[in-house]
Amino acid sequence: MLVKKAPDMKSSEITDKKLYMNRRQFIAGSTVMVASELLKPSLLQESEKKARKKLKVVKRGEYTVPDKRTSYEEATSYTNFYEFSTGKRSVKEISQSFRTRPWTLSVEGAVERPRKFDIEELIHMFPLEERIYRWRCVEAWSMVIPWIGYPLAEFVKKCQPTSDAEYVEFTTIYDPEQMPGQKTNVLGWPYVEGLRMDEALHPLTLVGVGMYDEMLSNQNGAPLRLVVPWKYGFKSIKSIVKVKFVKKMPKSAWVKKKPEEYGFYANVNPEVDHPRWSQATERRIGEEGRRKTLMFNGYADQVEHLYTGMNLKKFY
Ligand SMILES: Nc1nc2c(c(=O)[nH]1)N[C@H]1C(S)=C(S)[C@@H](COP(=O)(O)O)O[C@H]1N2
Ligand SMILES: [Mo]
Repeated sequence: MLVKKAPDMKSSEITDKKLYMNRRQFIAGSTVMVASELLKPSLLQESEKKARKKLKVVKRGEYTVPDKRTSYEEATSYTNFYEFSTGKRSVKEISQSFRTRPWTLSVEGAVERPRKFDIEELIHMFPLEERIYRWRCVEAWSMVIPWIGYPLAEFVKKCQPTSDAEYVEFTTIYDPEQMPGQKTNVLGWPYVEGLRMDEALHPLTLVGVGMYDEMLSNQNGAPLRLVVPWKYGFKSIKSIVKVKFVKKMPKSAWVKKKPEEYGFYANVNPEVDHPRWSQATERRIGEEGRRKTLMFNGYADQVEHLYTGMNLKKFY
């Protein structure tokens, strides 16, 4: 059959745009193509819609900042989650089929009584608040995200830590069959992070269960993650299955991997450069140009007292 081509039409307009893009990616031989072939854009939209569940928030948290929010689309498409991929724009597709039920969180270590919690109980354990937080990655980009959760302090109290508990260690699920990144050695698995007890008890620190009126998406750390707004993003560990109260400072995955680049404290600090780039400015996703990075990501009034007397250049 002969298809007549209108003289002023470009070939890219005739070819369905998605097909055209896929073909381009195929030609480029990129690994992104593999994921997009497994889950075609139309399918992705459907599974995404099904997965998106509204969350009822009871209050607007007092720590909310007035900054313009990052769009839902960007905050759920540009994500760091190495268990799925090191490509920030690949994580979303690759994580769509990740199973977040059944899910149990175990509480271990220096507590009166080790125990396990089911995720449904955890999500509604305390009144859910929405808090709009500034969010800063160590890679010098930032966002403003309306998180939904409750203070970690409430949960810590419920766990009844003993006097031996000086730090809290968090561990992400280990499941290489579901998380292809765990078959690589970009990091030692499972992902581990930690907070000093006073940081864990600080009212800014949240147990995150949702964002933008919805349950957390897989790519943002479903079903349960940490949200610590004055620290670089890597401290806010995703998809947590274990909370352990310990006496000694936990060895976090990033500190183990590259101690000269990533410290335990990881407080946002414009004066301490990352060895490979400056931390003085940041690119706010969705904005033109760069803006100055603020000490403790703008939360100095709330948190600087936690670090009085500490040399923050040494304890980065
Ligand atoms: N388990 C796990 N948690 C993680 C990461 C990760 O790779 N694995 N990436 C961290 C980094 S570097 C950042 S910046 C934030 C990103 O959170 P977001 O993608 O929801 O914005 O998650 C953090 N939590
Ligand atoms: Mo990050």
